[in-house]
Amino acid sequence: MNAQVIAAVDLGATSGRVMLGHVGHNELSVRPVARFPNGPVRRADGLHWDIDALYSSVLAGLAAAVREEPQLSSIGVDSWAVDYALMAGGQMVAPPFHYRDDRTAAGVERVHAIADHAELYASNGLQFLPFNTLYQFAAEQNLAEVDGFLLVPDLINYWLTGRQVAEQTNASTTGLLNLATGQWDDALIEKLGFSRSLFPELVTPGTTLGPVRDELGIRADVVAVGSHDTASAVVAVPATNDDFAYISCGTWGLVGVELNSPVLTEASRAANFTNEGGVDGRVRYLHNVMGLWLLSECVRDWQKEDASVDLLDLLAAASALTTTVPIFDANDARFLAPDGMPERIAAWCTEHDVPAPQSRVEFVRSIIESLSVAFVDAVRTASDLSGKSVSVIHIVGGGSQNELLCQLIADRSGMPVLAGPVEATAIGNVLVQARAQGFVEGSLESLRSLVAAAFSPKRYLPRSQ
Ligand code: LFR
Repeated sequence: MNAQVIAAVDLGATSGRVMLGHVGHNELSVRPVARFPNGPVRRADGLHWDIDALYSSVLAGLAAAVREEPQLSSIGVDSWAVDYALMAGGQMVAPPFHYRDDRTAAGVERVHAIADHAELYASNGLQFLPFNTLYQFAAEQNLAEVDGFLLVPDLINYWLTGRQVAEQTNASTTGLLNLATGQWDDALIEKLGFSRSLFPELVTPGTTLGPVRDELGIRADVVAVGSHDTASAVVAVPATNDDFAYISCGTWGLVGVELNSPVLTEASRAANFTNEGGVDGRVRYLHNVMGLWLLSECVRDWQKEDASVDLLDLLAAASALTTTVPIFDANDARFLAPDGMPERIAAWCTEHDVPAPQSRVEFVRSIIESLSVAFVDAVRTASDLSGKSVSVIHIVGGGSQNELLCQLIADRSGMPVLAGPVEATAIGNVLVQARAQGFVEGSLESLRSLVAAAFSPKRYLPRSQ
């Protein structure tokens, strides 16, 4: 049988891409057909995503994919979590806010006045993140005037097919899905004063939503994948046995283990570990660490002063640095918002009586060191709190290309670090579609062995300290 051709639309916080995947007998590959920038846009009412521009880029990317591969069989869409558009009468009436918009602070207060985090954790299992959808809903001005909401990948799927649904893995990040039932949490929704009729039908990854609307001129089915990007990335961790931890490292570092059932202990809540929904009903037990955001925000700032600042040059110099740099707490909530990142890192150091980095290279080294510390801490905590033993750490996504980061994680953890694939999210997206269409079969473990065979990870062994 010839390889099947599948398109993955993968929308990240700094860029989006349309990838073409080939899946066949002994074959699994992905290649980019379109890449386009993404980022926050400031409007009068706050920080948003430019969803119209994103959708145009997705359509252009899919058109390019079909030109290259007219036999495209299906399309799947994933993106970051929690953000949504408000809908009325089938129209988008309020475009998505960016989760880094600070209006959510008021939402947190409103929600916690009704149900504190301990109560929420018992039903939704989510770590506290101020931007989880339920807090955004509580900060909404317009909720009374709308008849629905769609998370970002569900919105793109709706525009492609005309079907409004909520895919389960991403719905699990709203805070309004009940962990025990896997359904919308009617009691919590009512308690928080939201209308139950806003909530779309839930579908599991692998559900075929239907063909792309005729007028778009793209002949393919749309399949719901693990539409939370992290869920797709975890599918494509090339693990060959069970005792692994993963770090899905891009803008965020999502660090944890995969489980069959959630951990809802007070210790888990206090450590701010989340139980997000994975593909095939698995639990993504993990913690959000700030991730490469710290680096990209610093570089963005420095480039305003000097357009020639280049991340790769800085990374090379940071690897060669022999002076000591400060380790700061990469989990500190002050690093969430955009702008002024070097100053905020310096302020953290001053407050904690450690000398702040003095040069850009020192900042870069300090960030990578601090991320590696936070990642290794999170791996240990995930293992301790869940009782799952871990003997190897897989790092996937953009961060897997950062050699200094990978080596420092190996050194600090004393475990081998297996790095790659960089495009894990798109690969996981493609594999869930391929399985839904019967081109591959089996459990997540079988899918992962396909990934391991096709994308051999780079191995970093701990150096003695
Ligand atoms: C990563 C990610 C994280 C989620 C954050 C905000 O891209 O999806 O998993 O916590 O973005 O949505």
